[in-house]
Amino acid sequence: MIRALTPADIGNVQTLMTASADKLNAPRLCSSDNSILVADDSLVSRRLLEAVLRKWGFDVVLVSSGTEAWQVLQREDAPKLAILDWMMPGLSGPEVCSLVRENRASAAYTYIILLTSRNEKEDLIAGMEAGADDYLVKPFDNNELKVRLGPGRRIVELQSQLLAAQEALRVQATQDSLTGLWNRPTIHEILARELSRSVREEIPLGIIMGDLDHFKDVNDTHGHQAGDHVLREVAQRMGNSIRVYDAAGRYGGEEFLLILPGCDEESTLQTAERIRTQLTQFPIETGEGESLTITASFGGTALPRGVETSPETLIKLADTALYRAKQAGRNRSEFKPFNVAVS
Ligand code: GH3
Ligand code: MG
Ligand code: MG
Repeated sequence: MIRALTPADIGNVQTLMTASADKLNAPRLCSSDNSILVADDSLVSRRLLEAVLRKWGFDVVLVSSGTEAWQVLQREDAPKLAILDWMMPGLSGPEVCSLVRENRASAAYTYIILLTSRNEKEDLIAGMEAGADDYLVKPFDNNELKVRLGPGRRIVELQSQLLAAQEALRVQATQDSLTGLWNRPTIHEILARELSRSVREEIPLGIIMGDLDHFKDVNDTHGHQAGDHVLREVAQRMGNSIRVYDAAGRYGGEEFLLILPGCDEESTLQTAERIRTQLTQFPIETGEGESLTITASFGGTALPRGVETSPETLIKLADTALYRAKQAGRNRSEFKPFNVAVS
């Protein structure tokens, strides 16, 4: 069964996409920070650079034109260091520089060294203005190239550390740390976004509030850690029971909110029952050698197509349905129809 994307999956999907792109397209790129792009139309120059760069431990990607260099540099796993010849067929080195600097699609920094056999000052100024970080005049000394690559490596490394830290913060800000589901502010944001999309595209939108039954007893009987274990497993099973374009969030302690774009009354209720069955049918390991069976109550509502409302109204309706499920004896799903007259 297809399950919904969790924030953690997004990274995996990106890795998979990168891996499959690698297989399909030549030249093969290395995603390690050791990779370097060399673009030069002279075969001799390419081979010389390749030999010396490999000796210094780089994974070298070789191309013979500016156009190919630009193609490679747009890829997600593009080398972050590039040595570009000035004069090349297609795009020139400085033209590739300008394109890289104008490209807002990638947050990573590409450190570019231009190679030139010219040494007139104006040309160099133009190259640096196009966005190059450094330049070397051909024929160059290998040691000079080596020391000039040092700052490039440091900048690329610092930049990737910065991006990793940003990504960690983003995950922390959107994900619930215990279950890996979206946290409350994020699932709220998703609801608001899906609501406007449903109105715009005239499709229904189902939402479900779920709450574990007598969960306090689970903690009291098995301990808080076992309770945490159960919450993680519940989140996992919920994720496995919904479609990729649905979203699941932890709304409160043992309370969950599910957003189901395109689902009408019938399919929302069916989904609630499917999740309830998944949670209650099989015992859950507590992580301490024990297993226990839980039950949960669900309340759903669905916005009919072409109707406008607020996220708060939908949540209130689902909450009312959940309250009814609790009142009626728990371990069940209730549905509160959307009353168009009071929307
Ligand atoms: P009801 O069927 O009416 O929902 O009963 P309940 O016991 O599930 O509801 P109540 O709101 O009284 O208690 C919720 C419990 O959920 C109490 C709280 O300790 C537990 N809980 C909330 N967040 C966490 C958590 O992060 N970890 C653990 N282990 N327990 C949690
Ligand atoms: Mg509860
Ligand atoms: Mg509760």
